[in-house]
Amino acid sequence: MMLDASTTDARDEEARGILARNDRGGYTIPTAGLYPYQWNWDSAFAAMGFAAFDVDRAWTELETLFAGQWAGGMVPHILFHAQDDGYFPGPDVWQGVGPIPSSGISQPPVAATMARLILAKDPKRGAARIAALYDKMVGWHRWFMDWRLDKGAVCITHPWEAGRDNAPDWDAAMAAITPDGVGTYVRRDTTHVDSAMRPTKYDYDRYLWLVQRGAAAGWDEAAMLRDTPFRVADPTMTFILLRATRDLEAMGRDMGRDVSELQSWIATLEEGAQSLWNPKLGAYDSRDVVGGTWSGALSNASFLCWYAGVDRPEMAERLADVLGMAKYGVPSLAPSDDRFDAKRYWRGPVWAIMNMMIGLGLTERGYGLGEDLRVLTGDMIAEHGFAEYFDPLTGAPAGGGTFTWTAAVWLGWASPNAGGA
Ligand code: 9WN
Repeated sequence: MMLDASTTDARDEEARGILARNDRGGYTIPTAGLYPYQWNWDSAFAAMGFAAFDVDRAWTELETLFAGQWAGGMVPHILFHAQDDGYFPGPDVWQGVGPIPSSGISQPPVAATMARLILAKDPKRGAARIAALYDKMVGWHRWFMDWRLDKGAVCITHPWEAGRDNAPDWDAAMAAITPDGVGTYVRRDTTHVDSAMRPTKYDYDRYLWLVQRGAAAGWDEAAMLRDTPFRVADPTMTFILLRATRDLEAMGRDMGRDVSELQSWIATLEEGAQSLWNPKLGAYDSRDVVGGTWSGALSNASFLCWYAGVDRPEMAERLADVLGMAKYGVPSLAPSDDRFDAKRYWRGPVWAIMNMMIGLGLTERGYGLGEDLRVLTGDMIAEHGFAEYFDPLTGAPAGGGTFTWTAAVWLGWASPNAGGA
């Protein structure tokens, strides 16, 4: 569909308004009510969105995120800048040990990639900002390399870490957990959003059990690694860290830094990506390191390969299959999978951020499908608004509304005025 200029301009205006409304002064919340804190990858995407109209504000978003970095290099998945009882679990449950109250796990490191896009908008203005952030970013990537590798692939230690909370990728690892002693608790998410669109109580019991285990260990990675109950090698983390390290290496080279360590990480992660190839699925997949099983899930994370600079002809075939079944881009799970649920979060819906990363990767590798994905993501947002995620079959909006990262993807990539990120 060709969006007319007035629809496009109105959506641009609306998207800028969403970023402004979700701005809490130096950082942006994903959406009021449901997510009242600063989330890691949401913030990095928000920075890209701000860069479409305010490059200084874009850098500030990343700087605020890195102000929460822990001594060991980890950048938490949530920073609790100001207490808000509308979200559970909060800082009292997490007991993070960094400079700002926080969670104790990380999230996919898109920050360096977004920083490079922002830098390209105004290299002169960005020079000092990236110079100050660069070592912090390297420190974060080093933390992943030191603590989270299995055969060169990056592992998660909690489903929330991948950002794909209830994906079937973790089903086997979650089933191996008996959440004894988790206690009673009151969820807040289902007071904001229909429970059919959210993870189940079975999931939440295990999410909390893992949080309690980490908090009891003082979030000491070495201690948590002993007898770890949950460790899954994940394509989201592996492809995103690989991509971000390439971007960091390119920025480091331009600044005259020694990038040999980054180059060795790139080589390791490239090998790690191949360790995620599931021959039976004919696609990249998640590998349960503890249980030793594949998830067998063709997810939107499988298709982040091109974004990471990793190509494989079978993946283009898989993508054609999936796009033949879903009208609005790459669903979080292939509709042919028995576990597919069009409305439930990371078990079916389409997410604009994932469409964007997949689309960018495809375009960079010369696949025309990248531009198709950009146009249909734009159509989906123009038609159905700035939802958290969307039904892949009908485009119906789902989850939270007036969502920061959907607005950011529109401004930075999907809007016909964006000119690509
Ligand atoms: C837990 C904020 C975050 C995203 C995640 C998404 C969801 C949180 C939750 O919301 O997760 O981190 O409480 O459901 O799955 O990707 O960063 O938008």
